[in-house]
Amino acid sequence: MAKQEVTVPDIGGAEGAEVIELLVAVGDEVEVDQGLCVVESDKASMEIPSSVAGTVVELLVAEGQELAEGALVAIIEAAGDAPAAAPAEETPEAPPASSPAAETEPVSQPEPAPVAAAAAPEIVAVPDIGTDDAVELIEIPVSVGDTVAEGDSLVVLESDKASMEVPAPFAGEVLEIRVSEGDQVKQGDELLVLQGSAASAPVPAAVSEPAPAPVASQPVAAAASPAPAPGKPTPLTQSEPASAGAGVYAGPAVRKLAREFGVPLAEVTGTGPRGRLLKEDLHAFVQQRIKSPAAAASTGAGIPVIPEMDFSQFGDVEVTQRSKMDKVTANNMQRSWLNVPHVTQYDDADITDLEAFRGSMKAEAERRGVKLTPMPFLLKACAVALRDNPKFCSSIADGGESLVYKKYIHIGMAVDTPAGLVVPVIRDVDKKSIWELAEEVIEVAGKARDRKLRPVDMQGGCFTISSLGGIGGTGFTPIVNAPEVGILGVSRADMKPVWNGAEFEPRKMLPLCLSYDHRVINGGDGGRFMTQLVSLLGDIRQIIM
Ligand code: CAO
Repeated sequence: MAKQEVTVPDIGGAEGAEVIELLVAVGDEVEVDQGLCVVESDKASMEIPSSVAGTVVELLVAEGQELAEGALVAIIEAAGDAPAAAPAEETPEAPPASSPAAETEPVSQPEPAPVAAAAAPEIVAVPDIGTDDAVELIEIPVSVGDTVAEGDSLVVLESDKASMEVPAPFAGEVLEIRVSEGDQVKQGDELLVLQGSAASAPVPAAVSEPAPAPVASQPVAAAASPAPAPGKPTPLTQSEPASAGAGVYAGPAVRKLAREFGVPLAEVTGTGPRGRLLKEDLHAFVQQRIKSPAAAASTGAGIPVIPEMDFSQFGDVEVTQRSKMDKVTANNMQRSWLNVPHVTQYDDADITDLEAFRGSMKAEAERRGVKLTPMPFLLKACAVALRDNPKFCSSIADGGESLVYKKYIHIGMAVDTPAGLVVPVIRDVDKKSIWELAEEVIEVAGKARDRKLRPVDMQGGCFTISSLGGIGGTGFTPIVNAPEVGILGVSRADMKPVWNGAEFEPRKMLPLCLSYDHRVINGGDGGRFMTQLVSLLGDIRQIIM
């Protein structure tokens, strides 16, 4: 059995294409045209196909290696009965572009030719893409009127096996676009009309009007594009993926980014046309993996991710690093939001009398050196409601098989600090006096802002209060601090006209929002808890009953 060398075919003038994936290993059986490796130049990625059927006896390339046309890729021991394709050695001899015009027309030179006169419009046609079959045009990144630099991508073509960009053969302005996304195009088909800028346009050959002149313009595009050698087996015509990575729809820039991130392309879901992988898809994939692998596993990884966006395209931006606390809070919020079916119930408590009482205690508060805000009263009222509605003091256990009822009443109090949101826990609220609670609220809020809270100070809560009363607002939907099952949101109290049966009376009303885990708390439970809470705050004497 003869051994045959497979070398790098004409890859369209790209000087050094990098090997980005090996698709076979020594000992593998390969078919004619089967991809051996994927190489990527600045503008396109493509597979290097085997020119013979047989066994890979030597693989002479490695990932990351730069390859030029003619470089040895592999040695294949041809199968006895397999019809060998054209010898690989012929590949380098293939002309780099299909048209002899490339040799003669000045327009074929990728280097800008210095000319003083304004350049004539040129038609840019589909270059030699190594196949006579039509391929799909999947993207047109330019619009009429756009100014492009030489080498900028004008359109993106894609077959089953590869995608390639057709670059601008010279700098200029797009005068006309003659194709649409989704079109099937072949070599020589007109894509668009480009008006070269005087400084960088090629010498305007024989073409002075935007007349069909694929011969004149085609070699330009072909010379700058990594098109496979004409007449050779080409990746654009292969239909069977040779490996998991081989069937992925991704452009060169995305492949490069994926390699930098170490992301296996086959694991990323593409959201571009026909499932093409976009940079945003990679960003989203990496972000999700880094942030919440456990959450992804527990909630099902099918949650669609929000693609990253480059906001600087719309104006000035500044990027700052988030604090660790911020990121932990974000994860906790997301975990709770995804796991807990939330219901939020609203009501207003009439705290007119409570406020009058609180005001009457002002001198005493000063004497004690504490500030008496509504918070201690809220804590105390919640403690009574938790005692009487024990489900609010429970947590789901055994994967939902049982409920753990806590016999203690520890309540977390959300505190917004410059470093992020923290929830210190006030223990045994039911056993403490209003004065003790007032002191403790001030103490833990201070510790939170000074970053003096220990982990143990933030553990063991049964229920949470999040008060925005000092800030404002009329209502919000707090997120349950799982594994707790309830959270009370408190908004700013305000004077409201309340009907007393005979007339409207000005009363101080405190808006309350109770969110609960609907797996544990049903609407009746929620209603009873809230009604009792409103009643307790309406007549604070009840808390001693
Ligand atoms: N309605 C009207 N006024 C209210 C109020 C309410 N619901 N709640 C508090 N106030 C008043 C207070 O009486 C106080 O008024 P004075 O300055 O005139 O005495 C002022 O608003 C500020 O109160 P406070 O918010 O500082 O105090 P608090 O005990 O009610 O709250 C704590 C404690 C820790 C929530 C608070 O110190 C704090 O950090 N607030 C910032 C907001 C915050 O972090 N909320 C958590 C939300 S995160 O989801």
